[in-house]
Amino acid sequence: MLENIVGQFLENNRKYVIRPFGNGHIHDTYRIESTESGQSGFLLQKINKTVFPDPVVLMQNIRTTTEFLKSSAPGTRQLSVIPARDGTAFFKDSAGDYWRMYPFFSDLVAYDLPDADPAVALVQIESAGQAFGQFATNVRELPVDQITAVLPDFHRVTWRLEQLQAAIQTDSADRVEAVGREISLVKKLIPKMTLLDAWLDMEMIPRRISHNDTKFNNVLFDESHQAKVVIDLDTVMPGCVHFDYGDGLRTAAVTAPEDAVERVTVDWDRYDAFHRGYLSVTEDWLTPFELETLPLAAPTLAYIMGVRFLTDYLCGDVYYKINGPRQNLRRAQAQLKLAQLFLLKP
Ligand code: GN1
Ligand code: MG
Repeated sequence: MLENIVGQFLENNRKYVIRPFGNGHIHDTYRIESTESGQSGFLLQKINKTVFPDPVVLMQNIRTTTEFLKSSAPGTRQLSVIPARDGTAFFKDSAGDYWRMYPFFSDLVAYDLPDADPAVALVQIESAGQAFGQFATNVRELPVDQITAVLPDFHRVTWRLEQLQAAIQTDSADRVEAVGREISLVKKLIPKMTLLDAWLDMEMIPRRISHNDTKFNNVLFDESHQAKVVIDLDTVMPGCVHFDYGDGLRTAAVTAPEDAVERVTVDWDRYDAFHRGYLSVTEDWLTPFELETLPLAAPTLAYIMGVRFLTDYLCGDVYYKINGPRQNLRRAQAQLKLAQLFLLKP
């Protein structure tokens, strides 16, 4: 079955080794290697249609972005789409599932967390900040109306709160009673955590194309710990710089995985390293108000993730892949803890 899908993209007369790959929460991902040496590898993904109901528009966005990056950042390595043999950016199988292929960068690596050696970690984090800042710089001239909002209101706090409220009301998994503490914490933080929405509504913060999933593991590193390629362009949409700067900090300026509620804490040296990297390429063109309000980005993004994980927990774990029955709850607790810690920025 998977061999047939691969054959829609690559030459049929070769043999490939196909293995599940990566830690994404959304799609099914496989690494494809040719059995002949010296051949480049590929990444095959089955697009999650629950999350992305319109894969055609999703792939249009990705193609528009990758084509734009080729022209705005010539000579740099960028993600590209491997088209199916009929030239489309995806293959639709007989079950109605959509598949896509990317090159596999076999000389580069993604990490869920920065390196265990603190000095190496700082190098990686600053470089990741710079790579995400460079991404923002590279798509700056991409007109906002050329990209469709495939997941509308993705980082709109008030919308995420409405989703949570709906999940509380329905209580489909009968879990509301057990999460009273988390719900009160979410409510307590609302005034500060809805400021970004308000500034966007008032157009005090400019709408810009953003990546919207700048997790630390969405940038690939070379052997000398330099960030080389930003990956996972699924959520490239009109947004603002705070979303990317904030999500980068949420996942890079920390010391433990996304769900490690007991252990997770903010490391301010890491925070500063990411900030330095991001600002080194964006400071020239960010507005004074954007610069002034950046400190609210990390708490807001951690808060959004806390609200989203809590919502999914209450809905019975229907959105994110989980490795155990309470993982979404632990993720929610860890992210709400981070939101509070980020608000204490010295
Ligand atoms: C999902 O692609 P992946 O697994 O990195 C999610 C992001 C969340 C992230 C949390 C389309 O991203 O928004 O920040 O999980 N992507 C989507 O780890 O919902
Ligand atoms: Mg993703």
